[in-house]
Amino acid sequence: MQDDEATAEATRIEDGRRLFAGPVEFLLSVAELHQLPAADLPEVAFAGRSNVGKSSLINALTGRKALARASVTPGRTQQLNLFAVGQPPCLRLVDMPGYGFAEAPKAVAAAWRKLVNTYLAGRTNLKRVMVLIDARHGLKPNDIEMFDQLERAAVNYQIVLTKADKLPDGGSAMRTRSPPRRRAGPLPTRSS
Ligand SMILES: Nc1nc2c(ncn2[C@@H]2O[C@H](COP(=O)(O)OP(=O)(O)OP(=O)(O)O)[C@@H](O)[C@H]2O)c(=O)[nH]1
Ligand SMILES: [Mg+2]
Repeated sequence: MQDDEATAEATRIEDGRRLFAGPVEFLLSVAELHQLPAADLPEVAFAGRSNVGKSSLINALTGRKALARASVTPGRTQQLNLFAVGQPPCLRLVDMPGYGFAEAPKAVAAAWRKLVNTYLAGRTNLKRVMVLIDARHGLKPNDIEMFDQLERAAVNYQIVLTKADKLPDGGSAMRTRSPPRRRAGPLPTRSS
């Protein structure tokens, strides 16, 4: 039984590796929800404080240098940017504007917040949200707000620590710690 599970897990990992090594294309940027494509494919969104590394993670996952635009300047991603994975596409990745960017004009920050919040709460094909947390800074009040919001909307989410390489020990203490017992289930890659 355990062997079966291990084989199934290895197959899923290999399927995922192949999928992400294959075609991935920028689809469109969305400033208002009515511009979103039909909810006919599963979506995985990347959320987190401004500058935490959302766009960089999408580039790393897809093995591209500049698919999603990353920048040292916070507030780089200002719309929902959608990427289609696979040919024909079977999954979309959604790069979102970050929260907690103090320099953004109030009206702009409010518009981003509204866009992100309504997308997260109302998108029926949103299968999981990756919430990125800077390993050096830990959870901030607006991260907790994000978790609360996702839980209220019954959206599946997963925490991803970033910038562990900038910790004084280069993240080695984190890497050697045992993984948690409970793990998120596999992600669906096809619309059901
Ligand atoms: N050292 C290190 N730098 C990182 C890591 N992830 C991202 N960065 C850097 O952090 C900066 C911000 O990365 P982005 O990917 O643009 O961050 P973002 O969350 O998309 O930012 P916004 O779009 O402004 O919300 C860039 O200079 C990246 O190169 C990481 O794991 N380690
Ligand atoms: Mg970004």
